[in-house]
This record gives sequence, structure tokens and C-alpha cells, in this order.
Amino acid sequence: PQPIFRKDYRRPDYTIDRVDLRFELGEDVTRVHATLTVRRMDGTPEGAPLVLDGENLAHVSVALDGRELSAGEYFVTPTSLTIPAPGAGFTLATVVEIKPQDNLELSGLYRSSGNFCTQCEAEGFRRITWFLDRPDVMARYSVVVEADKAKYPVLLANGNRVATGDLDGGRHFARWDDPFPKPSYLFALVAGDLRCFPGEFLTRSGRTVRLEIWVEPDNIDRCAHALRSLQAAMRWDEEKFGREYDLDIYMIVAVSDFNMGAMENKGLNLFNAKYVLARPDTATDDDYDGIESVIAHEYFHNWTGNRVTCRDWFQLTLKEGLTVFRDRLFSADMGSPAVARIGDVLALRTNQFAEDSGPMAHPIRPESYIEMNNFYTTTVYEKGAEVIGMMRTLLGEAGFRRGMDLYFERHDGQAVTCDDFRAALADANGVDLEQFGRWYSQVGTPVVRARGEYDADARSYTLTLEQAPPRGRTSAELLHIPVAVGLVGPDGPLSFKLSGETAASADTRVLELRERSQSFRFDDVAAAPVVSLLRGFSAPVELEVERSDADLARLMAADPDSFSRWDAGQELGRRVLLRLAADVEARRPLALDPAFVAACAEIVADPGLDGSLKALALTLPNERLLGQHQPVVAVDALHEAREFAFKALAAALREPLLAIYQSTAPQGQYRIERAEVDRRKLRNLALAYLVALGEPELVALAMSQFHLADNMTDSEAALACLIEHGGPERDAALAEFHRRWHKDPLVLDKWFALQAASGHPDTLERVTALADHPDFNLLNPNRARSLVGVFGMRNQHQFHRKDGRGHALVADKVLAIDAHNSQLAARLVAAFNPWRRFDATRQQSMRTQLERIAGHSGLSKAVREIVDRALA
Ligand code: B3K
Ligand code: ZN
Repeated sequence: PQPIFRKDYRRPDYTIDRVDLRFELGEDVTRVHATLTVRRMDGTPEGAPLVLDGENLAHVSVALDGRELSAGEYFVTPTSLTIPAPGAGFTLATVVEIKPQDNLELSGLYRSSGNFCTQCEAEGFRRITWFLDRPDVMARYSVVVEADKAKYPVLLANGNRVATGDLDGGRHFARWDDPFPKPSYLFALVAGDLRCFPGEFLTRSGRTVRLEIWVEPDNIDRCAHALRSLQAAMRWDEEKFGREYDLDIYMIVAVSDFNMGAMENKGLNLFNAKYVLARPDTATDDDYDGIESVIAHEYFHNWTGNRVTCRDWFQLTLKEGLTVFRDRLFSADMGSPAVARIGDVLALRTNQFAEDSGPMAHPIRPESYIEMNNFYTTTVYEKGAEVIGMMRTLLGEAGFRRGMDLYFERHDGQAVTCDDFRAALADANGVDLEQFGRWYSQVGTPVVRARGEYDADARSYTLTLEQAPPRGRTSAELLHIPVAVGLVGPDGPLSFKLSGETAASADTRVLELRERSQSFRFDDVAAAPVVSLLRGFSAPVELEVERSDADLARLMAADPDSFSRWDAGQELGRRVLLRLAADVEARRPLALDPAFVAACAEIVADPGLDGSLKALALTLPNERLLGQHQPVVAVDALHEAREFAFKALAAALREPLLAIYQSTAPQGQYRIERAEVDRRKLRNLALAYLVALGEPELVALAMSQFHLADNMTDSEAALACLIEHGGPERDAALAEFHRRWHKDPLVLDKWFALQAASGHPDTLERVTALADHPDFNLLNPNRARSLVGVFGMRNQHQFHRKDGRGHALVADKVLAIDAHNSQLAARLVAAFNPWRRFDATRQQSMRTQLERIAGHSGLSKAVREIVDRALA
């Protein structure tokens, strides 16, 4: 397959103004009747052919302006329908047959739990009917769905339901009209036996919108949190961005078999059930947060994505980076901004920085792709959100809002580019974002180096910032980088004055780094400071700054910016762990740095930190993150060092941790409230440390929490501790959990995932056995990810076993999955992407698996693209 390049974009020759669809849903075959109202675009030569996309369609007939075409008047290939010189304006009516029941790719029209559903982004609509399946063709849709009434009582599509009725043979129909023009990727249809959890929302202009959450009958008691989240998101978008919902009804359908998180189809979102269903005993605090943010994300797409959409798929970050940014602002407003920011940055560094330094590195606006679905990446999404965030930092909250307003005013109803977005922000504020635009084309994580000098006599501090190309790259254009800074003295934050400022203050200032190297002078600085840089993680860069362990300990104890405070602790922890790993490799005796222990003890005792922040501060950097800071990832040494440090810290802090555990026992029933979440976070962190000590009475604490918990947060946390602990307690708890939850797919996924993530030395054997467990199933993406994905992507130590068995296991599963679901297989095969970061033996082992996959006959183009890039 040939790559498609951004530079080759051409507007379409024809466009489609109206689409009339009729679906005859059937058990064996589904017929799709489509009537397209087509218009030749100005500037298209008269004789230009109309070429429609298609995939896996059994062609039945085609008619032009009501006249059936005969052979020779049109041409069909497996991926196209061509009508030579059809005219300037005409209708084209096609009939095709498809087999949703055989569609295991879960793209296009497919079946899940006996129901019909769709997923069209990026290029799934062509698997439903012949079409100009590209986002810059926006049409008005009218959809008739016909199906057996008993089996599929509920028939949904985008927009408003305008007619329903009975048909012969026990069948019925519903007709849906969507008044808003939309690209084909936002089309959706659902037919099935579903129950509705209803609600409503009164918009600020006084319209009542009906809200409907549709789920399988058994799940009707797990919808309240999703509905609340939706209502909160609708209110928030009105208040923060002035964006009101535009249809009379908004529907969400929970689907059990879904390739990703959710999909923002106009008025009819389809969701992975994992991001809808929650009940205290089945969903954790993190699940509740995940639901709130994904519900909000898809809702926010209604304006950033649907009303204003992407011209072409290279512009994906236009809607995704922006919508992730919006959902993050929302989550920060709903909960704790610091906790949210720390979580996002941790994920960015662990996943996106790794992607940036591997074979799949690409700019947030890619230059080429073979399979578009491979570019729904953490770079496009999360780094894309960081890029939006930097613009907001530069423009300020009000300036950003002005820019957003202008963007909607200019482009409502259009399919546009990232440059259009940037231009709206710049124009609304009269600023120049030209240099900033390089963030859209540059690959890799830039490096920012800092050094400072304090002049005690002059009471001034000079900070020099330098930007350098990403590691492993020799050149890069100069970027426009906002660097948020503050100074911290021995007794806390220091005030200072930058040139041009009239008064000194201790507030955070944003420096703009635009040259290779720039110096900034801070005046009226009363004492030698430690510089607190990149507060709130103001730019997605790697920071290099010389700071002693004591400097970091000072920031860890006293930085007024919660993010930087946490970050300093992480950097200190990372140094300690990397030194320990070196000791492991040199076979030196291990000892945990007492200064680090002391810093952690201070955190434990700090009355000013909430439980969630404490738990984050006391969580050691993960092994994947640590590996990024080594020239060659020392898999075993890192694992041993981290295990050692974890136990040593537990031993050193045993008494205060036990006191925490005992004083934070639940009072009354589970409640999903901030203070309660904080309490559970801290208590469960304490439990993990305590159980690691292996003392019978401490292990018993986990056992009893596991038995007594009235909620999944505490139950899962206790189970995780027992899994790490091993022994008969592990087996007993796992058996009990399985007995209790084996009929509940989302909970059972946790059972698989916890075992796949375990650092225990027998994890590979257990994962191998679990892959043959009767409850394991490669056809269901959640289940496959919970075992294979977690093992390959999150368990560095066991996946990268030196004997290569971890690699072989994941490669086997990738091949097995690729035979039916290439999108999912392509996600999982990315576990091999960092292969060049490891020692020769492991490299060889991964290379062997990559070559085995590459040589497999019938490999999908999605997996082929990833492995070819990895091996290149
Ligand atoms: N837009 C969808 C993702 C589609 C992925 C296609 N492979 C969900 C989201 O980002 O909101
Ligand atoms: Zn999105």
C-alpha cells in the first residue's frame, strides 16, 4: 500500500448535499439503499468521473437520475465505484449488500451482543455504502432503519426521529433526519434490544433537550453517573465557551465490543460500555473519573469536531488536541486541577515521550499515513492538547476565549485546517503565532536547558534558557516555548521583579523562549533561590537543569505550584532509583538514600497535602519512565531497584503508614466525593506499602479489606496488593473475585488486567495460562487489551523477559487478532516499537518477532505499517 501525503491534498471534484439512506437490517444480509444528491464543484472539468469509495460491499445496482445503469456505464472495483462524466448535478441511487454479523473489524456496520451498531471514523462509512468518504464532504442525512420488531425494538440514528411505524412480516421502521450537514465519519445507526435511562437538560436559551442513555437491559442501574456527567459537561460548555447544544435530543449508547473509548457521532454517541457504566461495587474512583471525562470529551466534540470539522485526516489534532484540551479544563474544574494535571503529565511522559523517541514518531499534524487509524495516537491527542494549552498560556484565558469565539464565528459548518484555527486565535488577539506554528510540524520532544546564577550583592538572579533539538535529532527549527517559572528560597517562595515590572511578587511568570538561547534577569531576590521551572508543565519538553538533590528536596517540600512540587519529588525519586539500578548492575549492596526517605516522611506528615496529592507524591516513578532515562533500558536492574526501594520505603515509614491506614477507615457507605476519593487514594497507597513488607498481620489487612469492601475501588486495590504478595492469599482472592464477577465483563476485565500487570516473577506463566482461560476472548477488544495490551504495554519487566517468551506470547496474539481485527492488532503490536532501546539479546528477540509478523501472509495494512516502520 502507498502512503498518502498531506502535501497532496486536493479538494474533491464532486460534493454530496443530501443523503437518503434505507437500511433493511437482516440476520444473513443487510441491504443498504443510498440516494445521493451530488453536485460537481466549481472548477471541476465537465468530463471528470465521479469515483466513490467502498470496501467489502456486494454491489447490487446503481441508477443515475432514476435510470438504472447497465454494465459499461459504470465500473466497480473492490474499493471504488466510478461513473464516468455523470453531469453537473444529479442523483445517484445505489444498492449494496453487507454482512454486519461477519464484521469483526468493528468498523462500519457490525453486531455486538446481538445488536446492530456502527463505527465510521475514520473510514468506516465506505464499508456501509458507496460514498465520497472524506471529511470535507458534508451532507444532510435522512435515514430509514427497518428491522425485526421483536428482536430490535429500538431503532436509532443521528438527528431527530421524524417517523416510526410497522411493516409486514413482524418488521418495523424508524426515520431519522439530521438537520446539520456532516461528514460521513459522524454517521451512526443502532438497532437492538436496549433500555433507556432518560434525563433532560435545559439550555441557557431555554430549550429542553432530551437526554437518553441506552444500555443492555441488565445495566440500567449503572447509568446515573454518565447522565450526571453529561449534564455537567453541557452546562460547562455554555459557561466557559458559550457553546449551546443544537438538537432536541442527545443519545449515548453503550456497546460491549468497541475498538476505542467512544465516538462523537452527531446526536448519537456510541461508547465503549467501560466509559458509561458505573455502580459503586463495579467501578473504581478512576473509572468514575474516566467516564466523566470521556462523556465530556465526546460532548465537546459537538462544537470542536462536528459543527467545525477537519478538512482532511492530517488535521485530526484540530479536533482531537482541542477537544482533549477542553475535556481537561472541564475535569480540572470538576475535581482537583493539580491532581488532574499530574495524571495527564505522567501519562504524556510515559506514553507520548516514548512514542516521540521511537519509530512511530510523528508531528501532531502528520505528513503521511498508510492506515489513518494508526494515527489516533497519544501524539495527536495528548501532545496536541499540550500545544493548545501553550497557546492559551500565551494568550491568557480571556484571549483564548476571544480566539475560540472567532474560530466558531468564521468556520461554523465548515471543514477546516489547523492553520485556520491558529489564524483565528492570532487574529482575535492581534498577535503573531507564526513561529508557534512550528509545533505542528516538528517531530520529537524538544529539550530545554536552563542554568542560573545568583548575585548576592546585586540581589539578582540570571536565568539562561536554551532550546535544543529532540534527543537523537541533530537539527530543529526554533520553537516558541512558554516557560512558567518561580523562585523558591530556603523558607519558601521568593518574590522577584522581571525587567519592565513595577513591583516584585512571588507569582509565577511566563517567560517566552523564542531564540536558541535567552537570558532573563530577576531582580530584588532576597536569597539564593532554587528555580522552579516549567510550572504546571507549561510546555511538552524535556527539561535539563542542574539542581542538587537538596535543591529538589527543597522544591519537593515547598514549591507553591503543586505540579512542580510533585515533579521535583519525581525527579529526586528517579535519581535515587537510577543510582540503585546502577548498584544492582555493579552488584553493590543496596541502600535507600536517607535524604529521600526523609523527604518522603515529610510528605507523609504534611497536613497541607490532600490524600490524592500525597499518594501521587509517594508513588515511585514507574519502570518504563525510568527506562527512558537510561541509554539502554536495564530491565531487570530497574525492576529489582524499584522493588527494593518500595520495600525499603515501606519499612522506613511503617509506623506512619499504618497509622494512616488505621485512621482512614471508611465511615459509612461508599460516596463518590472529592474528600472520600482522597481518603481512599491515600489509604490504598498505604496498604500497598504495608503489604509489601509481607508481615502476616499486614497481609491480613488486605485480605480483610478485600472481603469487607462495599466498593470496587477498595476491593480492586486490596486484590492488587494480594496479587503482588503472591502465595495462597493471592489464589484465594483471585478465585473469590472470579466467582463473584465472572458474569460481569467490565469487572472481569479488571481480573485479567491486574494479573497481567503484576510484577510477580511468575506473571508470564500466568498470563500464558490466562490466554487459554475459558473467559478469555480475542474477539472482544476490552478483553484482549486487558490481558495482551496490559502485559505488552505496561509490564516492562515481564514482557521484556530475557528468554523472549513474553515477546513471543504477544506476537502470537497480535497475529491471531490481526486475522479479524486489524485496528486492534495494530495497537497491540506497538508494544514492540521501543525495541532498539534494549540490550542486544532483547533486541534480537523482538526483532525476530517483528520479522515473523512482517513475514506473515495476509497481514493487514494496519499492522504492516507499524512493523515496517519499526524495522526500518
Ligand atoms: N473520534 C473518536 C476516535 C475515532 C478513532 C478511529 N479509529 C473518539 C474521540 O476521540 O473522541
Ligand atoms: Zn476525540
